[in-house]
This record gives sequence, C-alpha cells and structure tokens, in this order.
Amino acid sequence: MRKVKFAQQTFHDKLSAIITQFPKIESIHPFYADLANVLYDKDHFKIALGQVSNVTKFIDRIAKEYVKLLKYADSPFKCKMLKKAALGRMCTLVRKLKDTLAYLEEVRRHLSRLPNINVFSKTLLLAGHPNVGKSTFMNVLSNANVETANWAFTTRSLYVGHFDYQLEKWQVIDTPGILDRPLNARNTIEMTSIVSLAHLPAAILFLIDISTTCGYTIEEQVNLLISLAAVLKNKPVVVVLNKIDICKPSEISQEELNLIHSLSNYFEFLQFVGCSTKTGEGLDEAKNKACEMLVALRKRNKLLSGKSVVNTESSYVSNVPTDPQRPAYIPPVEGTKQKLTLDSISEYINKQGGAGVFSIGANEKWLLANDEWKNDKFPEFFEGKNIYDFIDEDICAKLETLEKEEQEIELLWNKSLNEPTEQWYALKNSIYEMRVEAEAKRLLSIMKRSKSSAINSRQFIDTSEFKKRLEELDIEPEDVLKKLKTISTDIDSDYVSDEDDYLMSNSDAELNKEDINVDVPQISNSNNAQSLQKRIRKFKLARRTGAKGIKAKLDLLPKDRKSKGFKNHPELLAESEKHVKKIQKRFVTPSSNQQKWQSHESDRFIGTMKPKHLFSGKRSNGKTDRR
Ligand SMILES: Nc1nc2c(ncn2[C@@H]2O[C@H](COP(=O)(O)OP(=O)(O)OP(=O)(O)O)[C@@H](O)[C@H]2O)c(=O)[nH]1
Ligand SMILES: [Mg+2]
Repeated sequence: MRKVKFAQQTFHDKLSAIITQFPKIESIHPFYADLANVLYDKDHFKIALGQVSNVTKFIDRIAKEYVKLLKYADSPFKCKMLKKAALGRMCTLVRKLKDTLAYLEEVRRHLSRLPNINVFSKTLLLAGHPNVGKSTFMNVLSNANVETANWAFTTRSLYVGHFDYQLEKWQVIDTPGILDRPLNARNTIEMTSIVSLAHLPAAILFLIDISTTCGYTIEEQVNLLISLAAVLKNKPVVVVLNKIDICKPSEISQEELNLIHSLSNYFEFLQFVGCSTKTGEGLDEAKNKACEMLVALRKRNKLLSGKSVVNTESSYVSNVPTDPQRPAYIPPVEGTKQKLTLDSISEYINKQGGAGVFSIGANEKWLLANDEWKNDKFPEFFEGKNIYDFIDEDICAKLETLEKEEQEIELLWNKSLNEPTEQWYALKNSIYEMRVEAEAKRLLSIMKRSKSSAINSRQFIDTSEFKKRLEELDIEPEDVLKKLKTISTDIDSDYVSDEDDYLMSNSDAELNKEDINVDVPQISNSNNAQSLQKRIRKFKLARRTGAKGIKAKLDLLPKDRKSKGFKNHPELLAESEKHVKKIQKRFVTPSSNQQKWQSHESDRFIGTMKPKHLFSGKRSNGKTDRR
C-alpha cells in the first residue's frame, strides 16, 4: 500500500510541476502568446498539457482504487499482486505520455533560448526582405553579434541588442526576413517577424536594398511594406534605403523613386533615410529619426489619453529659459495703520542688525493695547507642559465667582463657630445621656456583683469615689439615679425585691410561667397546686445545689396528667401533652452543641477507613453493591 501511494505521489508531483511551470498562454503578453502560437502551435501545446493533466488524474484514481483493494486483501500474495497491477497501470499511462513529454521538453528548451524582449521598453525593430542588411545594421547599431551572410534567411529568429539614446537604454530587435506573399503561405520564421511587428510598440526601420543585390526588386520590397501597412498602423516607420555605397539614390529610376514616395500615402508617420551599413553613412541619422518619432508619438498618445507628460522622456531637456526673470512679489498689506513699503522694511531690518541677525516676525502686525507687548517673549512649554493647554479665556470671570463662593463659605463658617446651633445642643444632650446611661449601667453591674439586696443605689452614688468620678465627668448624680431606675425596670423589675427570681435564669422563668399557666386554672383549689409549688421550689433548690437540669425539669411535670385535673378537658389535656413532648424533645435529645460523649458511649462513630478506589471512579464490571 505504501509503495502504491509513494508511486502515485511521485507521479503526481512531477506531472503537476510540468503543468504549473509552463506559462499560461491566456495570462501572458499578447506578443509572447502569439509568438508561442507561431512557434509551437497553441492547440498542440494545450493538448499536450491537457494530456499530462489527465494522466495525473488517472494515476490518482488508480492509486485510490488499489489502496482500497489492498486494505481488504486477505493474503500477502494478493497484496503483492495488487501492488504489481497498480504500479503497472501507472507506468503504462506514463509510457503512453512519452511523445507528449518529449514535445513539451522541446518547447521548454526552445522557450529558454528565446531572447529576453522587454515589451514595454523603447524599441527599434528592423524589418525587410531577406539579405537586405538588417543584421549588419543591428551589429553596427548595438553591441549584438548577429550572424550575417550573403544569402537569404541567415537570421531565423529574433535577436535583441541594446544602445543608448539621450541617456536612456533602448533595445533594437533584428527579425528574420519577410517575403511578399499571403499570410497563410508564410512560414514560421516569417511569422515570427510579423508577430513582433504587430505586437511590439516600436519604431520600425524598414530596410530597402536599393542596389537589389539581395535578389529582390525595389517594387517587390515596396509592395511588401504596403502589404504590412495594416499591421504597422499608428507606428512610426523609417524607410532606410540601404546599400547606398553600391547604388546612390540618384541612380534609381524615376518610376522606382515614385514608388518609394508613394509609401507616404499608406503610413501616417513615415520618413526616408539613405544609409549604408557597410560604411556607416546615414546610420545615425536613421536611428535618431526613428527614436525621435517614437518619443514624439508616445508623448502625443499620452496627451491624448489625458495623462501628464511631466517627468516623461526628454522633458528634462525641455524649455527651461536660460535667464528667467523672477521679480519679488510683495502682497498688499491691509488693515495696518502705516503701509509698509519694501524700503521701509529693509531700513528697519538694517537698523535692527541686518538680515540674518534680525527678521520681521508676524508679531509686528499684532494689534495690542500696548505696542511694547508685541516683542514680549513667552515660552511655549513650561515645566514640560504645553502652555496653550492652560490658557483659558474665561479665567478672570471664573476666578471672580470662585472668590465670591469662598467668601460666602468663610462667612458661614465663622457664624457657625461663634453661635452653636440647635443641632449642636441636641448632640451635646444625646452625648450626655449616653454617658449617664453608661454610668447607670456600670452602677447596676456593681450592684449585681455585690449580691446584696439591702444595698441601694443611693449608697453607691454617695460614696466619695463615685462622687469624684461623676464630678470629673461633669454628670449629675441625680441623673444617674433616674436612669438607673428606668434601666432596672426595663431589665428586671423584681431584681432587688425577689431573691428567687433573681436567681432564676430567663429560660427557667419562662418554663415555670408556662407550666403555671397550664396548671393553675384547674388546680388552683386542690392539693396539686401545692405539690406544683413544691416541685418548683425543689427544682430551684436543685439548680442552686448543682443537680442535673434535665432531671429537675422532668420532675416538674405531673406524673399522671390524665387522672389529675385533665380528665374532663380533652383540649387542655392535648395541650399539656404537647408541652410535655416539647420539653422531652428539648432535653432528652442531645443538642448539636452538646459533646458527643455526653449522648452515649455507644453513639460514638468511627468511620471505616476504606480505600478511595472503592468509593469513586467508574466501575468496570458489575454494580457497586457487590463490594
Ligand atoms: N555593399 C554593401 N553590402 C551590404 C551592406 N549591408 C549589408 N551588406 C551585405 O549584405 C549581405 C546580407 O547582409 P545581412 O545583414 O545578413 O542581411 P539580412 O537582412 O540580415 O539577411 P537575413 O538575415 O537573411 O534576413 C551581407 O553579405 C552584407 O555584407 C551595405 O550597406 N553595403
Ligand atoms: Mg540577418
């Protein structure tokens, strides 16, 4: 399976690289697209690439199918057979692609040999019949070294050379010779020339051999140019009458001259130059004319298209006057009292120290209340802060209002300090009350601690120590006494009088009251009343002597309520039972804050220290209750 996949991946990578690395005819410049079409036949080229793409897809599909089969193969032998079949099919497909790949390789090599023509740079294009001296012209003009020979079609493809004109680099392209025949009869070599003539935005140097040593008559050569008129539309054409060293233009017959002059009817931009590539005569003139025409045409086209021609070719050589007159412009000064003239300003500057030492700033025109302020210097930044941020136009008004507010507040403050308000008095009184209450409470606690009913509050207050203390605190003893009375009535009215009640806790007192409330209506005139009183006393005694509280409280309850007093009153009976249950619940059940050992020894709980895994996590098998 691995081998099949590897083979598929390798084939896929290689074939996709071929497809992606070839230029896409639709996306390249029309010159190159047409050139590729002429040289390699666009359809053929596309079909070849399509075949490669199809084979890639087939190989992918074969690999996918066989991998699936290999997955479910039941024996190694079968696997081996399947692998063999898959690789065999892939190789067969690639073998069938042999011719296509060979063609594509040829194309690739040819493409790599093509000259590097920049379709956007300024170009001169040499065209004409074979053997007219195009390659010789090119060799003289540029640094190229193109083969020249005295027979037709010495040059079979495009050649590029470079030369400088007006500090710019131009390219010159030598094309193969063209014959005057219909387009479909032309061969690939001729078509290369036609394509470059049609697509390159260049100036055309059409060479005519006036000596006819090339083997073609002047008429044939003129007719060729006329036949190319449609292709060369809107292009500058320079007709170079070559080989003037052999045959002078004056030696040409009038008919032939007329024929040559008639060319101007077919072309918009046409010029004639006589030249000899052998001697070099007229060569520069031909070159310069072609270049000038192309530059002029480009400028014209740019102007027509609405683009600016500034900073374009040769604009830097253009009409800058040698001695420009640039008089100084003094703007009219308005709104000033005194009109400043150029002389007065220069005089003033000279007075102040001259140019470079003094310059008139904008502050000269400021309209200030005092003229001296004009030259006042103030820093823009002060202590790292921009002064402008702190400039406030309404600052004076704001300051005034703030000052007024401050004065008002000050007046109020003085007034409140001198004359205490009602609130102040109320506060003072409440503080005094609080102090009196604190003293009264203190006194009460001392009295409680003394445990003597005979001692009264007056005795305490009249002691020297207390008197002194109250004097220091500026408290009237009478006030403390009054407060003491109110506090004692609030907390425990029978505090001083009844010793028993004092000794009873609040909860006990409640309990007794409940019991008494329940029992008293029925047992007021019987012996039970006396027994209850007895039990209460017993309970109090028990508390005082330190007996257990629960037992004592249980003793308070009547032993047989159904037979004693509640027999004929089911409602009271039910109520009393409710009370009994309540009390039992409260005292028999150990409360939450009671210590554990107090409930019972047997109630002690010691948790079994089982391992954690028996309590938590997923059970792999069965239920938890088996453990
Ligand atoms: N006397 C003379 N001979 C020239 C002149 N220019 C070119 N020749 C000769 O003409 C012959 C052809 O020149 P080429 O430059 O190869 O012509 P071509 O136009 O490039 O020819 P193809 O490449 O075949 O299209 C050569 O033998 C040159 O020596 C010239 O100005 N005077
Ligand atoms: Mg040539």
